[in-house]
Amino acid sequence: MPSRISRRDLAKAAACASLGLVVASGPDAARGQPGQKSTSQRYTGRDFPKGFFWGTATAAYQIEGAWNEDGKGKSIWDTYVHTPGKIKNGDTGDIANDHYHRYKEDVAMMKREIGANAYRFSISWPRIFPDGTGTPNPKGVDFYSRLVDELKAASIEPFATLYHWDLPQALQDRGGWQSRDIPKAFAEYAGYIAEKLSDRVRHFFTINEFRSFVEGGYRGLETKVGGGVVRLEAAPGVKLDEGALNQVRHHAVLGHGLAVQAIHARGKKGTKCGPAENMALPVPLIEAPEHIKAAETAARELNAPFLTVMLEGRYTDAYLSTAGKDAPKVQGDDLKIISSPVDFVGINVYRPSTYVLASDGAPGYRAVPFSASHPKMFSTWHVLGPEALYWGPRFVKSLWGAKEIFITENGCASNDALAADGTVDDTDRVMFLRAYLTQLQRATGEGVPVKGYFQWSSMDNFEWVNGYGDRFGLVYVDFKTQKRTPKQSAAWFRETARRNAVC
Ligand code: PNW
Repeated sequence: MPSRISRRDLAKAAACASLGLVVASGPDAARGQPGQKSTSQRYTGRDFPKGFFWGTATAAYQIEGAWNEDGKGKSIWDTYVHTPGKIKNGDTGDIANDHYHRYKEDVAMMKREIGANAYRFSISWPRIFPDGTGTPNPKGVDFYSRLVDELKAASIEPFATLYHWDLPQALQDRGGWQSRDIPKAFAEYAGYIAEKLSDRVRHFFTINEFRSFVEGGYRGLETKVGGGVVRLEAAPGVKLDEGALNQVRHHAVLGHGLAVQAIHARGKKGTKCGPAENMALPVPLIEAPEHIKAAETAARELNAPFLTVMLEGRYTDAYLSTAGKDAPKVQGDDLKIISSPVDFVGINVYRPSTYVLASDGAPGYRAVPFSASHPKMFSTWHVLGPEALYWGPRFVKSLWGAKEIFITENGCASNDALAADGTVDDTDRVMFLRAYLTQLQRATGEGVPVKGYFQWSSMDNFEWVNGYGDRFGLVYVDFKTQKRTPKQSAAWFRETARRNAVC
């Protein structure tokens, strides 16, 4: 018997459908739910803007291997991993994923198994300039040129990062980022790459995670998690006092600014660039206007030496007064160079740095620590907080008016096990990605201009001081045989990218 639908039901359905809600009512809808009067609700507003980039990200040192081939110079990571006791289990990136020799297979995998239409990779500076400056190594450039061709042939848009932490050792020997010469050398290298690749690469990221490589490499990065603090170190493993550290921070953003100018000057017309920063990301514990405002204020202050100075061209008053005599020594046009206009802002988002509530006294916000039982992912530092992927882009827009935003990294490590039948049931990673992307969709749905998302990472790789223990890939890698096996999350990602909607 056909069910009767009243006019009122039809009007209600039409109104809800326009809100992205489908409400069913009447006897058919109630079937299967005896005793319940009506209604099932289906949310359909999960889609992303047209033309959205769905990609994965990697970094040269973490996947390439071939550490001493084809004229490549040594990087600070080559030195660091060969120093006993620095890396878990004595692992090194000497071979890593052997991507240098297997890039064709890896690009095919990104297309076929992951369904990506974009890829963020990094360029190894010492492959291009073995001594940091001077004569470029043609074989180094040739590798990235071939990689880019392979990506273009697979309809995968290449996004290149110029500095993902592998400083040429020759430049470390000249003082590393403590020296003002390094920002200049970086700009020279960035301009050279723009000249060589911008006929095919339209987007460049200058520096990956200023905060991580500066704090990790020059003091040790402390991260608060429920019930404690986790310490992470990175190459070159130097320990500086506050004044010297502020100077390294200053040189890093100066290098970024000089590189932005060099890329715009020497790249083909329309070449775009911007930073890829893991911003400190305070999240309002309660989404009410006063707490949102407090979190936004905190975001500006907690990023003072990095994103804030790059996007505002000044250090905040609070940063300068806290630093006092340890404030960075700023010369001539430094601040103008540091804030050279960027075309987009990239942010790596893994976790909230803290939850925040409003507070009457200065500085206008109060950090709420993670509870001891706050849920965590596999990595020691990785507290769960999907809302970070909503508030991150939203604050980048509201604080600095970014016209384009990219999520340059997001993902998690899992304790992945390859079953005998060849499956990797990484349910935690699928849960993580779905929860975070739902929050990103909330942002794009409100008009925050996020243009693309890069999951970290295409495949398991060398996770810095944690060696091969923390697996972040959508594809499992057996590091003895180099066999790649897609995980369940690869299929999930492919379906999400295909639909252009969280699934
Ligand atoms: C990033 N934290 O590092 C890097 O860009 C990647 O090279 C790395 O493999 C990836 O994330 C996963 O770790 C981070 O403590 C290191 O919050 C530490 C943190 C976040 C990101």
